[in-house]
Amino acid sequence: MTVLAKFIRLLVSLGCGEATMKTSSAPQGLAEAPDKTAPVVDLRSDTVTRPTPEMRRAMAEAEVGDDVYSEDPTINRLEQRAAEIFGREAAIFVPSGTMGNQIAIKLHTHHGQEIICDERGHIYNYEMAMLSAFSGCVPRLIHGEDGILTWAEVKKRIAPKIYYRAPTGLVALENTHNMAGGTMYPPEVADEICDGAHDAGLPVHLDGARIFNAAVALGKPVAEITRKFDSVMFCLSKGLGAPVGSLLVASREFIDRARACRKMLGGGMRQAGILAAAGLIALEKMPARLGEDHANARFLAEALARVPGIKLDPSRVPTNIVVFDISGTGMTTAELSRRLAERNILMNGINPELMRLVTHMDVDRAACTRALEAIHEICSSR
Ligand code: TLP
Repeated sequence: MTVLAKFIRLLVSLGCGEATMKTSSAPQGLAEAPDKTAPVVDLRSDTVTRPTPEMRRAMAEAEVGDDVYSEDPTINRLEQRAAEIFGREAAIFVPSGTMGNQIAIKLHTHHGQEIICDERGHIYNYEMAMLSAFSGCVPRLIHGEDGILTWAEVKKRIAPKIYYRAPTGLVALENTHNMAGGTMYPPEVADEICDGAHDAGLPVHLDGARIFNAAVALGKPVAEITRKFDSVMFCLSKGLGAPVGSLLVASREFIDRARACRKMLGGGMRQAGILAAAGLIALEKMPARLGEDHANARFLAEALARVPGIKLDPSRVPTNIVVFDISGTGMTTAELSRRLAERNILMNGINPELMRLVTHMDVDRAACTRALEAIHEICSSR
C-alpha cells in the first residue's frame, strides 16, 4: 500500500470519513479498470447542488404572485429576511450572482470610470466583460496575495483627480475569493478598505457569492463582516443549495434603483416565489452545515498535498474551494479532468496547470475519498 493510500486509510479510520476504502484487487503497480458504474462525484463547483426534498416541497407549495408588481409574497419574505440577516434596509432577489454584481456596478458608476478589483476576481474574469459592456468602465487590476486586497494597495490605484485621467468610480472586493482558493478577508482588512475608500469618496461593492462560507469559517455573522460595504451580493445557489437565485442587499434607495435596473436586464420575474421558497430554506437552514464542506475540502487538501507532482498548501484552504498545481505530474488539467471523468469524478482546471475542486452538500466524505483514490491512481500510473 502506498504512502498516500495509507494516509487516506488513516484519516478514514480516525473518523475523518465514514467511507471504507476500496482495497485494490489489482496486482501491485497495475491500475484497476475505472469503475464506470460508481456514482458521479461532482467537484466542479458548488453550483451543481440539487435542491433538497424540503426545498422541493416548499417550491411545490409556495404562495406566489406577480413579482414585477411586487406581489409575490414568498419573494417579499425572502427579500425581507435577507435584509434583516444582513442588517440592511432592503434586498432584491435576482436570477443570478452575475446579475446582482452587474446591477450594483451599474448603479455605483458612470461610463468612463475605473473599477479597482483583484485580477483573479469574478466580476473581471467571468461576467462577460459586462463591467465594460453595460457600465462602460474599465478594471484597474491588483494582484492580491491569495486574492485578498489591502487598503495600501487599493489606495495606490485610486486615480488622481486630474482632468485627463479616467476617475475611479468603485472598489469591488470578493469574499470568499473563488479562484484564489476560497480565501477570506480578515474583517479588519475589509473594514479598512471600506473606510479608506469612503474617505476618498468611493463606494465599495462586495461580491459575496460565498459570504456565508466566510462567516462560518470566521465564526462571525454575515452582518458584521459586511457592515461597511455599500452593497453586497450573495448567492443562494452555491453552497446553500438553492436551485436558482441571488440577492443584492443595500440601502432602500439603492435597492429601489436596482429594481429598475433588474427590469432593464430582463430580470423582472413573475411567479418566481417558487424559486424564493427554496431560497428561504437555503438562507435560514443551510449556512449551519457549511462547516462540513470546509472540513471535506481540508481533508482533500491534506491528502492531495502528499501526491507526487501536486503542489498545494493545505493550511491555505479555509473554506470549500481547493486550488492546486498539477504541473509536476506531467499532465495538463485537461488531461487529468478527462481521466478523472472516465472514473466518474468531475473536476475542472482553471488553466493548464491549476485544478479547482469545490466541496458541497452533494459530496460526502466517502465521495471525497473516492476522488482522492482516483487522483492517486492516475498520478501514480504515469
Ligand atoms: N462562480 C462559478 C463560475 O462562474 C466560475 C463557479 O463555478 O464558481 N461571484 C462569484 C465569486 C462566483 O463564484 C460566481 C459563480 C458568481 C459571482 C456568479 O454567480 P452566477 O453563476 O449565479 O451568475
